[in-house]
Amino acid sequence: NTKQNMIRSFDWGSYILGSHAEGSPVACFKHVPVSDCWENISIGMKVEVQNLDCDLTNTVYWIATVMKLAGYKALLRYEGFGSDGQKDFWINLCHKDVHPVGWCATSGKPLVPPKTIQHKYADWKDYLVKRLTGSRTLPIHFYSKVQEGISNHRFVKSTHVEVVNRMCVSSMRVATVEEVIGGRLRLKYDDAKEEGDEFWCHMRSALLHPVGWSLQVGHKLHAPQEYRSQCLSKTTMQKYDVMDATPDMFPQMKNPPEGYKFQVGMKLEAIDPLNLSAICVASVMKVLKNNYLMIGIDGSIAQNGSDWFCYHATSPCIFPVGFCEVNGLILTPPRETKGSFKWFDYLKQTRSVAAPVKLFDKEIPKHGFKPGMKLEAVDLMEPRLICVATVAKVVGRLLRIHFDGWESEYDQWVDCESPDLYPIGWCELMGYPVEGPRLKTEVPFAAPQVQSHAKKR
Ligand code: MLZ
Repeated sequence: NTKQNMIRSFDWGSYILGSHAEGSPVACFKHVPVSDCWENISIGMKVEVQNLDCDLTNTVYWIATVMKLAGYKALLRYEGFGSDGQKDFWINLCHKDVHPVGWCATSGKPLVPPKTIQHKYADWKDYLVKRLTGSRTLPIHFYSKVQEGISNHRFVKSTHVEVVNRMCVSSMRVATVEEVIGGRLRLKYDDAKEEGDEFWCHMRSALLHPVGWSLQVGHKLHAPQEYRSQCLSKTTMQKYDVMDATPDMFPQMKNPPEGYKFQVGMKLEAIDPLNLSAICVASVMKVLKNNYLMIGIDGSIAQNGSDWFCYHATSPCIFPVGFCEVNGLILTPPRETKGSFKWFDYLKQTRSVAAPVKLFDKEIPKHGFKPGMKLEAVDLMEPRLICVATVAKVVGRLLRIHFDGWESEYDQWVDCESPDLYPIGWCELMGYPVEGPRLKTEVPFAAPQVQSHAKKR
């Protein structure tokens, strides 16, 4: 019995109904299965599902209407209940037991009306024909599109990658894919000394790169000499090993505007990689090849650049001087700033220049996220966790993600195209646990953390 084996997990359905909130539509998340055909999914659409309101011993089906949508999840009402919601139930539309109308007829399955309303109509066939005329249903092969969306990538167990060192974000380490769940990779660092020296990130994460990337762009890398020498022939002669992640498996980076370049010392505003709830005063510390930059947060306590962080020149997480002010956001000034922070004075004091506005990518994709929408989001400070979250703010393409039940210090600024955001029901679809909201009565457990990435916890 699968029901008994299922771990008790967070119930999105009652949470959505109780909070009167909306879930971000699946179409907002370009990196998830069936995102591209979600425009065909809407309230009022009809599907065929198992009829659980019946005493028969064999499995029978009935038609149901989508009353509400929250990410992948739909609140369904069996046909014939009219305005009566007593038997409404939530279901994940990507589940294999949800079928388009017509499926029972073509596969010889019985359609039987629910027993609660059996008496309501004498001629159910006639009733159904009338109700179904002109109605919409799931796109054909919907379930196989879901499956295809889950598995159409080349990251498999044992793939070698280069990924940010979670203990020291200014360097990269070599890692091997241990597990792939919905495009999310569980990575084991190749030089791991202890059990559990792992990292989770999505295959489209900006923290992840192909074999040879670090040496190619000039990024600091912790790897044995043998690996380094192999990299050269790999990247120059394209002589990769079969299990190496290669550049063609990664998203193409944009080109920065022609003719201008970031220069060491230029000032800007950037999301603090070690405290994603803050946008800070920052500087270009190093210019790498292929338009990558090492950015440092001004006034940080870390020594010898251990907290410098690599951002691509077109990254949506770096902003021109004045961005926070223009958008009414709090800019975190360098530590030990006395009085209020003024960019004009600070630039003069530090004899530096602001990175010209024309260097920054200004494209704002049509994303559809709105404040108040619920979703599932990776806690990037503990990336194994996917949590119940709310869009707290939308600033152009930038989103402030709030984790339900947690203080705003835990909030995270992320780009609208971040692969670490998922629609409601994504975890359920992938069979991965979703962390429910922290309950107000729970005493937060502050276990000592070894992660420099999770400083404040
Ligand atoms: N170690 C942390 C986990 C916080 C997880 C929050 N996710 C939104 C703590 O217990 O404080």
